[in-house]
Amino acid sequence: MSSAAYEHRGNGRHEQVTFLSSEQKMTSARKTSIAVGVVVSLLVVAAVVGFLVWLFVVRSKELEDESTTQKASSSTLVYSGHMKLLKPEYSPVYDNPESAEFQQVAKDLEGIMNDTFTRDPLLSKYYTKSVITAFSEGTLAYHWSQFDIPEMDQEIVPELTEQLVIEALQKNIRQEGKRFGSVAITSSDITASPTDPRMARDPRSKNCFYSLVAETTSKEFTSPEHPKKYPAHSRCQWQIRAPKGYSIIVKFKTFHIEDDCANDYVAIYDSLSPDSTRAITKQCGLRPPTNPLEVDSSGNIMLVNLVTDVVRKPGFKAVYFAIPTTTAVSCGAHLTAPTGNFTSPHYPSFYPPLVDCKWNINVPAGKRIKIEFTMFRVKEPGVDTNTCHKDYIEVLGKKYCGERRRLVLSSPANTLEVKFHSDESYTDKGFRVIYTAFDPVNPCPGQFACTSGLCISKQQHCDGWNDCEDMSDERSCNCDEEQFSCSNGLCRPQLFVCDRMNDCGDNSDEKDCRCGTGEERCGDGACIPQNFVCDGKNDCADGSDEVSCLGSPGLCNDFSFKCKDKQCVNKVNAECDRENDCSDGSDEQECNCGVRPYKHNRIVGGQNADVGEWPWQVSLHFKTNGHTCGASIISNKWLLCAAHCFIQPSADYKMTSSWLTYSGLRDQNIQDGSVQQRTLKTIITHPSYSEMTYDYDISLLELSQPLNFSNTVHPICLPASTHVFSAGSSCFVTGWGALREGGSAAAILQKAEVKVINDTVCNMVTEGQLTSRMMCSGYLTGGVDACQGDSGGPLVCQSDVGIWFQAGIVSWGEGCARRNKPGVYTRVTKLRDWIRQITSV
Ligand code: 4AZ
Repeated sequence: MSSAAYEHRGNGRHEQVTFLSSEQKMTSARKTSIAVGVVVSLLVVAAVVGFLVWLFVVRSKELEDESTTQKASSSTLVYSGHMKLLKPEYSPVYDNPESAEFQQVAKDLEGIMNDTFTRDPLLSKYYTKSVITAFSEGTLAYHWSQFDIPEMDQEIVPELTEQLVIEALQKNIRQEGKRFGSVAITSSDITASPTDPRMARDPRSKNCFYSLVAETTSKEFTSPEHPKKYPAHSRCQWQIRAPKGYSIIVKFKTFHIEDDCANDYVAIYDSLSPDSTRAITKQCGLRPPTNPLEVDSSGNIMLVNLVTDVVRKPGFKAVYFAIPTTTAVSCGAHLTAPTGNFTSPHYPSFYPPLVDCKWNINVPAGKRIKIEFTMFRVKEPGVDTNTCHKDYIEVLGKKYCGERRRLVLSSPANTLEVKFHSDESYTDKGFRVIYTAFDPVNPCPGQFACTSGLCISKQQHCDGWNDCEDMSDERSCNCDEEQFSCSNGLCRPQLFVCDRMNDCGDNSDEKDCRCGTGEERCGDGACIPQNFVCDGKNDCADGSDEVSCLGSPGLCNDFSFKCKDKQCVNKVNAECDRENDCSDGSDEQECNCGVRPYKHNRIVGGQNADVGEWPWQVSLHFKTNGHTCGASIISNKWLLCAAHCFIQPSADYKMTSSWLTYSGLRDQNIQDGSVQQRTLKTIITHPSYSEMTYDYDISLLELSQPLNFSNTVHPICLPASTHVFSAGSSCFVTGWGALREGGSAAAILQKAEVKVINDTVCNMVTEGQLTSRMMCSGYLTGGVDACQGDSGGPLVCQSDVGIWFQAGIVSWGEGCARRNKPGVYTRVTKLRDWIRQITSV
């Protein structure tokens, strides 16, 4: 902007100079008047330039600052809601904010609101304005009012409640009677609730404001400039109306909003006001096609808002249409088949607000009913899942809400009633239920019956693994001699005793583990003299005596994080933790990794990975054999893999031409546009790799062509060599390897949650085969593990701030998922410097 202003000044000067030099015969009076003219012109030009500079540079900065300080000090309060009009009667002419009818009634109502708030002793001090934004059947008028509280009066903010606003309006209407100009109001149906001022819009301003009419055929609307990025500071609103007796469905086909809902968001209301008591949902981030946002209204109105700040993203494309309300909210059934399923209305779209459903299941006398929720998301902000006072599912007198991985319930009789209630605000994906009738004498023929009603295989009973999910398969077991008997009846491997992890759940495996006086306990339970802690030497086998030595800032030991400028930070996992620890900022550089561009539901069902859930995962195909090994993306040119994928009896495995790499792949049978195939330029295996012991099982693969990072292709973060992945923490291993030992490979990328296993324990169970370049992860009780074909793939762990780091590379193990035979992984931290040396990553 400022460059345009300078150009203008330059042109002005140029014109004047040319004019002077071309005049030869001038009188002095003429000269004087010309000189005056020049000075005046220059002054005018300077004034214009000054004004433009002020307008575009200074003022825009001021406005920006004003808006941020306003946000920071929350000095603007907006209350939004509706009021019921007795007069005029609603007619579609009021849908159009340009119509004379809209403008007249809006003006009268705004007059009433002005009158109310300017008369109120407290509100009048801060009142700025009121705006009528819409009308709907009823007749309901939608409004908002703004109150600006100066910095010095901030303590008054808690007193300016919605109640105060509503009562002021009610009182004024009662005092003045019901009639005001063209309108008559009742004081009984007035609502107001706090609203983000960024959603307070005036439809008459027409600036990114739209009135849409939903019909039975679907139509489309998009964020401004979609699919290009939406403008900074967008404030957009779509009022959607459907014919009487219809509900509105909005399905977002694409959705990409900045992933910080405080700055950018889409907020949807079951109202024409951004009234928080009628909020359907507020969303941000990038949604994968597998997790679309689809919402419905309870009646024939809906309001969609887009609010953005300076970070610009492509926004959304949505379709909208109307369906009869009776269809939209119809739910519930009488079910008599011995097995079946049902879902919340519109599943997997969001259920509508204000529905009540009832499913009555009736099976033959003598049988009982088991219901299993395979999806359960009935979540509202600020709801205690013990009371579930808003949306809930009710079974046998108990209310359930929130988000659950799995829920299994059984009936005490041959009938069961399942109720579902959604209130007027916030909706969610809902639920899916499978029900089955069972014989109470033999509920799980040939299987073990969990207390919950779930049936599991007999081998899973007393295997130390919580298969029933309510622990009922692990209680009252006779522990064998390799196991510790927990006080609560569980059996745990003896090796878990005194390892500082609460493996029993009641801490009984960690009781009576004290070290002597003057001693400290290591993470693995061993005792060391107290003065060995933070002495710069690794006295505990797991290094736990040196990891948190804050007492020696700047002092370097083997466990310090080293900044680029060689400064040391004695803090556990200082890199990419969103805190500046190094004065040169190097601990927070190169952190554009370990995040998933796509936003997933926290619980994605089953073991199948979702699209883009593990964007660093690569599939390596060997010749015509298809998938052979996994790998991970560490930069656009380099992949990390295991050495043993390439050191094989046949020399072909060493040749780059034998391999093809696939990034962004989920299903081995679907290679769509999101998959990036690359050939290899170089294969570098670690020079110390041992075919005998699998020590140094690591390789680096250079791609012939760089990858283009996308929603499904993104690098993993490499941990600093001092990064600690503590025993007991949860990590994920992913791959297309065999689904069980000796079994066939998976077509869809699999994920498994595994725990980091204490090194001493792991060295014992692997009979001393563990080197310092190896680590174990899995469960000593077996059951979950990497397997053949997962080799080379990543073991990743999420940091406290949500960034994923690669802790290991799938290397070896005795079989798969066997008891006391956890998966062994290449320890990435130990080889971090070698990786940097070769790749500069
Ligand atoms: C393999 O053969 C393999 N259970 C990978 C991991 C494990 C076992 C075998 C760990 O690629």
